[in-house]
Amino acid sequence: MNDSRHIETQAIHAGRVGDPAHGSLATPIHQTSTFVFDDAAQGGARFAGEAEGYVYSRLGNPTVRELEQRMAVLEGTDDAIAFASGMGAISAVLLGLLRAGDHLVSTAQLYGCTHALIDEQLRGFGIDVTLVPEVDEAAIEAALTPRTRMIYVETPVNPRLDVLDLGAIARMARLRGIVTVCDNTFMTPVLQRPARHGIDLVVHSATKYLNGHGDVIAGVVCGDVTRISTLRKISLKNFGAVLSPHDAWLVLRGLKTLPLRVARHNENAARVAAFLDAHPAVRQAWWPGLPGHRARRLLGTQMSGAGAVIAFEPVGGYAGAVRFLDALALCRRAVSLGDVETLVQHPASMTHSTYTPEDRRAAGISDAMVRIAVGLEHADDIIADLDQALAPLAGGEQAAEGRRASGA
Ligand code: 4LM
Repeated sequence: MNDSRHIETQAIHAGRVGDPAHGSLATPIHQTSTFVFDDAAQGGARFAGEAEGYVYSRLGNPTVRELEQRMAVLEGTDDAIAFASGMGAISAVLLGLLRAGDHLVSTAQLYGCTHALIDEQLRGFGIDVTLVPEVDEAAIEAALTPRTRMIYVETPVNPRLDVLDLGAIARMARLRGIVTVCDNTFMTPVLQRPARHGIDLVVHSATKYLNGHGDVIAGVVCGDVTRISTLRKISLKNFGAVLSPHDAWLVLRGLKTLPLRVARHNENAARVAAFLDAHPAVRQAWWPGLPGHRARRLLGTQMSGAGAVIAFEPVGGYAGAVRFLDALALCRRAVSLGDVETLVQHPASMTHSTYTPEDRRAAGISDAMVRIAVGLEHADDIIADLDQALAPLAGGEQAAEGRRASGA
């Protein structure tokens, strides 16, 4: 949808459906399952798509429509469609657009439930799947076959923040008539707009930064009118993962502060990443803004910021990770990301526990890895909490070093 205003303005005003009847400033919540027809002919015409107007909230609702229109503007696509969850959006795309005999290419590292949906359900439906071990454009291109219908990627990928060059992926797909899908949950349109790089469909877990306050499960797909209309007629209508008007309203409210929140999330994450990277009890930290991270090549071009999710391995392996998690006092032990609260979780036993241990290892997700979704508390307070939770591990490491040095 065409809107040349700045993203701060779009996040507040774009796609407004409004309230002509009363002029309320806030978007009304159209909490209704169905819509009344003036007469039978009008109802029939709406069902036939020959007249404008709502029919039934599984097929469309004015509050939900405002969210869809705002997201289309934010992502720079023609249209968008909302779903009851990020997985609702992702399954709508995969099951709505792929058929038995089609080939899908994606990466071995993905959000756990997306990986399970692709690796288990899609294969079960006769869709051929290649999950390339490396998060790498060349590996994706090498996996394409004449039957490849879709390339599905996350960048940065959950949980280790490896990145992909979206322009390169769009180019290899366009040449071959392949549809491209990018999960933009970790970046949001504030930091990355995949459609600008030629990606066809942009999916979101709106549960995360778009809503931002940890009180909604929602999903969105942004793309061209034809594919979004297919998703509405097939995936939304027949699979039925419909977003409630109230939840759409909460996401609309969250969106108004998205650019502000993302900026502060990023500032906080930069400080936390630098702290972790330098900490003696941290073996390795992954954050797209850290020196040496592969994402640095895309910062300032594809990505205007590094995001606020950080992965790291404390010393002491799995036991060290558990000890660290259990010692947290301010940061919350919880999955999810993009909320005002800092959320810390253990991918191997939580978000990526759906993987087999072998698949996890192959995807580079170790048992020691911890993931932090940096929130909006003061960075000093977040760091103080991480520091006190890491301190016993650092002590243990120093003691072990001491023992090694003394030959004990
Ligand atoms: C998590 N993630 O990582 P719903 N796409 C990405 C995600 O990270 C997620 C979804 C889709 C986490 C949830 C527990 C990149 C979810 C799925 O949860 O269905 O809205 O989104 O902590």
